[in-house]
Amino acid sequence: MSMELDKCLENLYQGKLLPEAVVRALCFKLKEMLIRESNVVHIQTPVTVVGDIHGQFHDLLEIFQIGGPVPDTNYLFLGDYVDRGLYSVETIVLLVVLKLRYPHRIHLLRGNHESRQITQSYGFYTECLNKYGENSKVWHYLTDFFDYLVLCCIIDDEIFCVHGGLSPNVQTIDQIKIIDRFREIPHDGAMADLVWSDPEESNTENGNHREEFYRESSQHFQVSPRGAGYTFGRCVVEKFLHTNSMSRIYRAHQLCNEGFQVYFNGLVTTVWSAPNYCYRCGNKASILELYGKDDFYFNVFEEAPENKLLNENAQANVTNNKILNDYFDSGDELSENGSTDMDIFSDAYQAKSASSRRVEYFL
Ligand SMILES: [Mn+2]
Repeated sequence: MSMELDKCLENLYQGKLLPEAVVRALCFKLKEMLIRESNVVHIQTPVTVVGDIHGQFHDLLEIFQIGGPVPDTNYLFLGDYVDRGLYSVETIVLLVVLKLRYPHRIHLLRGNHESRQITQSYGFYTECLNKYGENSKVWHYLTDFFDYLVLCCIIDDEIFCVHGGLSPNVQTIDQIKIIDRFREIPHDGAMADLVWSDPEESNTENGNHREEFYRESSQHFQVSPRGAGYTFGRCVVEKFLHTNSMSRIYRAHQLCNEGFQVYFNGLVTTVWSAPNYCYRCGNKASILELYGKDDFYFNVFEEAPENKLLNENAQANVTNNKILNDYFDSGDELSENGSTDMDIFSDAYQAKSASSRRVEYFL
């Protein structure tokens, strides 16, 4: 198995796609592994925390360059592997194989985009069709596997990590542990809030009396402008951390121009790992290298040179997206869909892909 996985990795690192039957087998194997995991996994430092990737495959490779390769470096990914970027399939399949090959070196949390509903609107579904053909089941295999991803991680028994944030339905870690997570992300409730919520820093926080400060509605849970999850203030964070004997929260989910953003004097930090988001936002990205409780470093980086090429030479012929027809012998299902090397930079592809998307950078 590990030899087969190494062969998969070799090809994936070159940006090649694996055959449909192999993706199916990999997803099945990983579901078998993840079904035994708790909703909340416990890990130890040293670990490097990674935020949203959103299909920016070349930037993921850049992360392994600057942060060290798996298994030399331990990684915790905070979710949102797919949608938006042009290489969601390559990105998520590489992470799947790395998780199978080095299960204790890499941990993957679920983001709000690891969802059947969201991926049908923001690019991943269309990308699967374009790369594997209309009759392909690859999108089904991958979104079925998303249902098994864990929701939260606790580092060194005191750092809480989640894709989005807190929930009015969650006061304790034990309440997260009893969620039935093996399902599509619901529209509301604790599971939805964990992947959708955002911290919100009140601009009246300084100068107010303590009593007034805690009466501020912005300190508590408020309806989120995203239409799912909540915004939450310092008061909510302090209470959650105190109740659960935690010191701080790392989360992703929001674009940060500098690659990361610190809230509430460091009680909450956003890590964002998609530089020049959507190939046009111009933002930096970061990974958070955690060596111990108070020993960490934000490794800030800019987009991979390949992305600049995407922008400069959008009509370039794509040679690295051909499916490896003859590589694995189990290619019987491929013969139907094998020749799907449609130019993903063509106007036709872009129009088709964009037609179902709304422009909302923060989703
Ligand atoms: Mn998100």
